[in-house]
Amino acid sequence: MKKQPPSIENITSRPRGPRVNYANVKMFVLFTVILVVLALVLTACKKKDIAATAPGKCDRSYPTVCIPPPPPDLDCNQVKFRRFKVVGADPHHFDRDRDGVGCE
Ligand SMILES: [Ca+2]
Repeated sequence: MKKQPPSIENITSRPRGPRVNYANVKMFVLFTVILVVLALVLTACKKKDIAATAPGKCDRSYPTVCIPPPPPDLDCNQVKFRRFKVVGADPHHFDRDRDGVGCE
């Protein structure tokens, strides 16, 4: 039996694939990009905060501010903080009168 070529009716009535709404695809891609950028920014900010307060970066003798342990030995005119809490060893000697307040 000879194979017949498809008629024009058969060609036009074929089921098409799923219709894609490209506006929705664009919104999805845009939303995803925004989420990724936001996640990267938040991660970067959190890493910066951790670095500023990480042990070894901030001396425990000055718990309310972040001053690195010596060396170098710092003086009050070399730090931006005034009247901050001092506990323990005070390696920079910011609290010479030992009243618990540094750089008065
Ligand atoms: Ca003092």
